[in-house]
Amino acid sequence: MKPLLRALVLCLFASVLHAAAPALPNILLIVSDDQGWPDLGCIGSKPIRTPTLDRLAAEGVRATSFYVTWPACTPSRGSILTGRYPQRNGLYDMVRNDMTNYGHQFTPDEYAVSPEMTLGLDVQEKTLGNLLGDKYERGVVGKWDMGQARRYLPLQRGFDFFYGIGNNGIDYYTHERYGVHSMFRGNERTKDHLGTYATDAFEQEALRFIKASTKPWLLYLCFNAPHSASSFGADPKDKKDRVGVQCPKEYADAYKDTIPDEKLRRYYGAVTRMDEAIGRIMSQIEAKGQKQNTLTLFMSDNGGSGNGGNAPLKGSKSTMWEGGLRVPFIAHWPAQLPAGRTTDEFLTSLEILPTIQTITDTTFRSETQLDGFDMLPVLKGQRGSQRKHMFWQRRSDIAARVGSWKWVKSAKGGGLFNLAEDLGETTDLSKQAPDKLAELQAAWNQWRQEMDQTPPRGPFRDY
Ligand SMILES: [Ca+2]
Repeated sequence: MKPLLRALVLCLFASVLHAAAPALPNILLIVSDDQGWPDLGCIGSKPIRTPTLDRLAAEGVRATSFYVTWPACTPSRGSILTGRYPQRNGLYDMVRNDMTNYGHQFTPDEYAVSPEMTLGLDVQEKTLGNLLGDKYERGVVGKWDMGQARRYLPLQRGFDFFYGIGNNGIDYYTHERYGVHSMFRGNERTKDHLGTYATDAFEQEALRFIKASTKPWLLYLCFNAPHSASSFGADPKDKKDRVGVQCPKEYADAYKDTIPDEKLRRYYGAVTRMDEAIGRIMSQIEAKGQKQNTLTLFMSDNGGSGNGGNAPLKGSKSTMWEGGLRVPFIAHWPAQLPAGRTTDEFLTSLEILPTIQTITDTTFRSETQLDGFDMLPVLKGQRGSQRKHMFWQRRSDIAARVGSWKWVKSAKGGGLFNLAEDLGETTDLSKQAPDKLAELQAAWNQWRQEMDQTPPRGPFRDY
């Protein structure tokens, strides 16, 4: 073949190949903080207003049996980022300075060697950011909560951009946690946006990140809303004297007619303000012509902490009941997912990383054991969920779900429940179904053995 003709053929072949390869989707992974399972407007059980999230659910898929791996912030988020059980990735308890709960004020020198600075996600663990690598621009905006020492921060964990808080809570306006300034840009603490309501600051940084992107992007957007602020009232030693959830006054006032309790109005207002920020971010994605091919996932990191309750679920954040572990979840991807679908298939946050792995055609190191699977076919309604069981442990509290059966053993109670008939975990069937109880206990023990046999990870395990 003559050189010119050969070049033409090659050129034609390359353009056919290019046309055949689907464009990589953008990925917006939104995590809210302590938002209860019923706390979406579209569920209809509360007067809470979330028009953006309702629209995403109407245009996408809402999952109603979606679980996190731990009933509070840090370990739940570690699983989202690694696709692994907390007991496998090593981050199976909170990274925080508990002494602050008793009114202790850390000096800078004390804080520097405290758990909030010295603990974090084991540096051997690989994150979503590592998975996508240079194929993507990878940003983190909001609550990181995987450790604040430089080695734990997003720029060292596979991400290109970080604006947010390193620890697990702040005052929404001063951006302080118990007197320590906690907002970062990259690896350094920053006072950019000081005095700005945190949700507003996160919205602005998310908009800027998406606008500036020049290739497919992943944004891990973690609002601290609607978590209670890390601010004391007049007496720092009074555990009951906490500021609670903060939000701009007009957002709380908008609930005056329906919510008599002022603290609860602030919780609702914080959710509505977050919903509005998500709306503006979705508008920017649309303006960039990326609405069709952006996968947006929305979830809460754990169950509601008690603001208005989690009915019909039992319990709340920190417990092994459904109210602690089952969270709201929405998936939106106009190019791939059906509109207005609701699924009760058994799914968890462990499925997020494997799903992203599949749709971005990326792979982890072969020795990395993942605990979930690609859930896209389940969300599309093409098949039932591969998940047959799920296990939890928070210190001496444990739980297992196998099929529709759930076993709980915890300081706050326990029993065997059939969720298919008893979502509220009201009727203990241990005596009526001893074989089922033994089956779940054996499954939990087997899981625990598997966790013990995995390559050890810090920061808590003695190895
Ligand atoms: Ca949380």
